[in-house]
Amino acid sequence: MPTPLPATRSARAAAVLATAAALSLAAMAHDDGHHRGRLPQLSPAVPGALVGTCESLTARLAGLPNTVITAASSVAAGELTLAGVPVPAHCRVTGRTHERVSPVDNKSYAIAFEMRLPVAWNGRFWHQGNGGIDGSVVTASGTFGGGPTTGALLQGFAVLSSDAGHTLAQGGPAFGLDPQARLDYGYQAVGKLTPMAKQLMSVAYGKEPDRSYFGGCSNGGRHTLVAAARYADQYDGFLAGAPGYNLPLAALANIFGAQQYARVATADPSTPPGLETAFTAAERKMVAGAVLGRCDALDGAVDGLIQDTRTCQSRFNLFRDVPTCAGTRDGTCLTQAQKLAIAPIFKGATTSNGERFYAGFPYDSGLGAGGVPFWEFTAPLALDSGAVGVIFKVPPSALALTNGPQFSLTLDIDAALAELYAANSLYSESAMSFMTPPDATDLNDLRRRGAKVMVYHGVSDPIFSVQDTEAWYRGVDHRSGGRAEQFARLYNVPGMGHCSGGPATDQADFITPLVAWVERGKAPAHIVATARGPGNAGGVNAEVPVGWSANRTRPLCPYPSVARYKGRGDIELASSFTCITRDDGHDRHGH
Ligand SMILES: [Ca+2]
Repeated sequence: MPTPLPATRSARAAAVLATAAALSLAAMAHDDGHHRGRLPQLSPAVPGALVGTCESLTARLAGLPNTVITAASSVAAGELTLAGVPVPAHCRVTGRTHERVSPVDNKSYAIAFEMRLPVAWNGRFWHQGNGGIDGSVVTASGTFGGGPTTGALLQGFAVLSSDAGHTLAQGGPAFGLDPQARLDYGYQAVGKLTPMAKQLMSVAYGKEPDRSYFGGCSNGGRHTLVAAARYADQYDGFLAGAPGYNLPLAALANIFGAQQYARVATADPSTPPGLETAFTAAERKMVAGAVLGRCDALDGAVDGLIQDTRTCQSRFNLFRDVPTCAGTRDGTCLTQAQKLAIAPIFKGATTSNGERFYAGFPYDSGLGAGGVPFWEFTAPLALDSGAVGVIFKVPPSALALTNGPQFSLTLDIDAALAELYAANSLYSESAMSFMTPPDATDLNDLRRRGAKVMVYHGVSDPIFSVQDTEAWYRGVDHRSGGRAEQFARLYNVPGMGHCSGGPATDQADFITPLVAWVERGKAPAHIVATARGPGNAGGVNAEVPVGWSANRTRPLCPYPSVARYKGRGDIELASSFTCITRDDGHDRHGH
C-alpha cells in the first residue's frame, strides 16, 4: 500500500475528518526547513498478470462509462518489435471514449485510444503523450529519444496512447474550430482517459496500477508537464522530453522566424526551399563550425560538443565570429542583412516594439544538423500556420486552413500574440490557458506527495527552446523554496535537435532512473547517454560525426551542472567527464 499522504489533493477530503492540529503537524512535516529531505516515499509497484483471456476483455470492459471497446487481441512475443527489440507478449485493447457530435462543425469526435497490457505486468501504468497536434493513435510503446534501448512497454508497463480527441484524417488542424476538441487536445482528454485507463487495468489485472507514470516528447513533453501541474494526484512519475510547455508561443515564435528569413530569401519564401535560401545548409554548417571554434574547448575537450552552453553564449558573437560577405555568398560568409535577420531568431522572438515573447535559442554545435530545415523552413509554412491560425487563435483564421504560407508570412505578430491569450463566448478558454500548465512552475502538489519529474532537452532543438525549459526549472526551484533538486531534474543534451538526432549522444534510458527515484528514493545524478554511430542496434543517427567513436558516451548532467573533461582518460567515454556546477566562478563538483 502507498504511504499515507496527508498533504495531497486527493487525500484532502479524507483529512477533513482529522483534527486541525494533526493537519498543521502534517504540513510542518512537509514544509519545515528541518525536514527538507523528508518527502513521502512511495512504495514500489508489485507485479501482476492478466486475469482471464485477452479476447474476453471486450465483453468484460463493456461497463466502462462513456467508452466503447472496439477490439482486444493477443500480441505474441516478438510480433511487435521496437527498433529491432522484440516486445514481450501482451494484450492490445482499442477503443473510443466520450463520443460526441460537435454543435459547431457537426463532425463526430471521440477520444480514440489503445492500451497495450503486458501478460507479465510490472504493476505500473505509463500514459504516453504523443507529438505534434496529436490526432492519431501512435503505437503505445512508451519509447523515447533516438534509439529506444528500452521503453515502458519493454519494461512491462501497461501503456496507454490516444489521439487526444480528434483525428487528423478529418482535416488536420480543422478540429481547432470545435471548442471542445481544442480543450481535449490541451488537457481534457488526459483528464478523461486517466480514470478510464485505471478502471480498465483493474478489470484486466484485478487491481489498479500501484504506480502511474506519464511521459512523452515535444507536444508529448507538454502533455507531461500539463499533467504534472493539473493531475499531480493521479501520477507518481513524469518524464518530459523537449517540453513545448509554452507551445502556442513557440509556434508563433517560429512564424516570427519565417518572417525574418523571408526578408533575406533569394527565392519565393512561401515554399520551404525558397525560404531556406535565407540561411542555406552550407551557411548553417559554417556558423556551427564558428560556434565550435569559440566554444568547443570551454569544457576541456575539443570533441565536437559544447557542454558549457551558457558560457558559450557570451563567447560567441555572430557579427564578429562569422565573416561578412564581401562579394557573392558562397557558404563561407553571411551578408550583413542575413546577420541582421538571423540574430533576432536566436535572441528570441519579439513584438514590433521589441518585447520578447518567447525564449532565445542558444548557439550550439547542432545548428547545421539535418533536422533543422524542417523546423525552420517547412514547419512555419505548413504546421505552425494551422496550429496558431486554427487551433490557438481566438477567433480562428480561415486563411490558415487554405493558405498556410500566406497566413504565416503576412501574420501580424502583435495581434496574433494577443489572440493566443484571448477568449470569447464560443472559445471560452484561450490557447495559453488550455495548452499550458495552469501554473507551470507550481509543482508543490506533486512534490508533497512524493512524485518526481525528469526532463531532458536538446540544446540544439530548433523548435522548442532549451532556454525556455531552463527558465521553467528555475521557476520550479523558486516556487518550491529552492527544493527543486528534491523532486525535479533537467538534463540538457548538447548538440541534440528536437527529441533526438543531431551531432549528439541522443540515446539514454530515463525510465529506469525515474522509477528508482519514485519507488526507491534513489535520486538520479548524471545519466549516461550514447551516440548512435554506425552499427547501432537501435537505429543509426547519420548526424554522428565521422571522427567520433560509434558508441561515444557522455554524462548528461543535472542542470545547472555541466560536463567537464577530467583532463585524462579516453575522450570517447563518459567516465572521463565529471559534472560541475559553475557557481560564482567557483567550480563545484556535482556528483
Ligand atoms: Ca567540447
